[in-house]
Amino acid sequence: MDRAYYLEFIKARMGERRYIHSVNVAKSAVKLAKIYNADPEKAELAGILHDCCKEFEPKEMLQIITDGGIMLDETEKSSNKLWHSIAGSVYIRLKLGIEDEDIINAVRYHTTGRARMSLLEKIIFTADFIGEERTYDGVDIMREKAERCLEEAMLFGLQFTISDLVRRKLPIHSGAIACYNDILTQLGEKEQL
Ligand code: DGI
Ligand code: FE
Ligand code: FE
Repeated sequence: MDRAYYLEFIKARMGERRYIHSVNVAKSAVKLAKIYNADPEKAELAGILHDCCKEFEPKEMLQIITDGGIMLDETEKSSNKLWHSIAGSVYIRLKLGIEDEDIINAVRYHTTGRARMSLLEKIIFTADFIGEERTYDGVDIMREKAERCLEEAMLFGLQFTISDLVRRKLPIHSGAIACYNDILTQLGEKEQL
């Protein structure tokens, strides 16, 4: 992987804070990949790129999504915070020629999650919560869980995100609910072993 090239690519497209966040997510993703036996190179690349479109104008994100042949559902149409991950998954394919479906999906589903996430998707979803620069209440618990059990960490993250959305009367994406339910099932199955 040409790390320097991808870092330059994102640096040209975002401010300093988001760049630092992206580098930190990539670092956390590599750490998690090593713990859970995923490919650290793919984890690093997906981490670097996961927010590559975050600072684009909404119009530009919508254009990229259209270029990628993706139709937004009603929740996605009404929540522009959900556009950067979908646009990002198209952008890395069209602009960087990334063809690895797992990396593309890790970027696409990093904000909401979805049912039956791959190991790499889970790693990026979780790494986004535990980058060095994150300071929210509970970040230490999240970091500790992330290193012990990815699904426990995801459940904790989803509880946090979904509760916050409910409190703010914002729509909850179907992928987030599907992810939450699926993680509960996976944890239940683990317990029975
Ligand atoms: O891009 P980051 O800031 O690193 O983090 P992110 O991609 O997880 O985006 C977080 C934002 O996405 C936050 O403002 C809440 C919003 N979000 C996450 N899940 C949902 C959501 N917004 C809606 N409306 N519905 C969701 O299910
Ligand atoms: Fe994001
Ligand atoms: Fe992020």
